[in-house]
Amino acid sequence: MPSTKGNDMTTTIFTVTGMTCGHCEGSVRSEVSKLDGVSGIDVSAASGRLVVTSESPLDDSAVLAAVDEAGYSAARV
Ligand SMILES: [Cu+2]
Repeated sequence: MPSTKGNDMTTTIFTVTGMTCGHCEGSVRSEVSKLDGVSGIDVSAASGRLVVTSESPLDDSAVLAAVDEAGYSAARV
């Protein structure tokens, strides 16, 4: 499931649709940051990309649910 592994960190990439500006990015970041084990979030409205770095492999469905909670929809890349 994890796409890449470096050190003990796992990076998981998602595509998010519906984001249009920095506020959208902030909403997604805020929800995803609540997930256990998440250590880094890189989100861009311009590219529609969400990159989550975590200490252990993430439960994709938890990330999808968090993005949904923020008001957008995500898909695992
Ligand atoms: Cu926005």
